[in-house]
Amino acid sequence: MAQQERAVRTRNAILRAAGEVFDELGYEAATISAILRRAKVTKGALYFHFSSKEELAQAVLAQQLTSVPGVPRRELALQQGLDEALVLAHMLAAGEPLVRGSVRLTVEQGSPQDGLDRRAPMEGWIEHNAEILSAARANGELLPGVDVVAAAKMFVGAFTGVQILSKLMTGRADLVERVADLQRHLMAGIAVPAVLVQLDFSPERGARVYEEAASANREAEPVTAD
Ligand code: XVR
Repeated sequence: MAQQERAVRTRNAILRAAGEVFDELGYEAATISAILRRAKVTKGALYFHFSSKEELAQAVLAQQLTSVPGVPRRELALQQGLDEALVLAHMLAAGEPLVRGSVRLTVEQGSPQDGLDRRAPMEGWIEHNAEILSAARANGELLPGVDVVAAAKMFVGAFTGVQILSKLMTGRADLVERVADLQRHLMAGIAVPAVLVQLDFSPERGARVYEEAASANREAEPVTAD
């Protein structure tokens, strides 16, 4: 295996382990040595890639959006946004470590001195939602008077809210269902009736679209065998 490829794998293994430890312990209680034990790499390898716990956390936060596989393009932009919400909910419920760790880092307010930039992933989601909603507007999917940027922020804030509620109440067992229900209510406020009746809010889409997206992404970026 090429040296560069090995370095990428080591970095990914460290990030994944960091995601697990941040998810289980939170930022404050997490330690580099716990991450080392989990990643099964040497101290030297870890410090080659990340010089501190803060740098590790920032890297976990930075890949929050890209750790969700791209959902195949849909005819309706709003169905694509809805599918992304179901996929993200499925990944959180199923225990995908990077997404879980990253989301815990984002929503835990932490101490004001911890220096983590929790806004970066949120800004990424807002921008991404605004792009989807702009496409929806161009397709005539949106009711007149919908403010695309305000709606983009509403989707992020509302997802975050039900995500926290579901984690507290059921350990995320009902997260996909809560998100499907949330989307049904939010879409009713922004979609024209002819589009609204076509949207498929079934919670089962979460796991199904995740598998579809993950396999499409694997084909797009084949990983060379060892
Ligand atoms: O914006 C998002 C989607 O378009 C669905 C509405 C998801 C925003 C997720 C924000 C993240 C941070 C905390 O989730 C949290 O619970 C994909």
